[in-house]
Amino acid sequence: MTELGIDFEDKRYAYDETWQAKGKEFEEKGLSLTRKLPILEIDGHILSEHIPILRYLSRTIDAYDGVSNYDKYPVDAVSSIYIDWRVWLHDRSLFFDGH
Ligand SMILES: N[C@@H](CCC(=O)N[C@@H](CS)C(=O)NCC(=O)O)C(=O)O
Repeated sequence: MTELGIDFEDKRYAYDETWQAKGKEFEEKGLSLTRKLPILEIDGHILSEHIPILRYLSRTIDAYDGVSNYDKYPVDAVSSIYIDWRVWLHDRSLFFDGH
């Protein structure tokens, strides 16, 4: 966000016994379909899912996709590797205290 020159407020929430209620509140307010963070409120839109949010932000400065289908492939491939790595961490309880 800083790199894009977008002013923002970074709100963080504890992942403790208060989280269940917070997640439910986000769902009820229509902020998060899955009760998970991150959520980005931007230009009147509410976006969730961190990888699509990163794609959205990159596209706003035309810095995500290339032109050809083949240009776009490495970006998707790196994204896929990152998702696998995240699952790998999660499976070994190295992430979110195993949650
Ligand atoms: N698929 C989501 C997953 C996000 C996610 O796992 N968020 C964690 C915090 S980083 C969360 O909100 N956990 C709360 C919970 O599982 O109840 C994404 O990629 O943004």
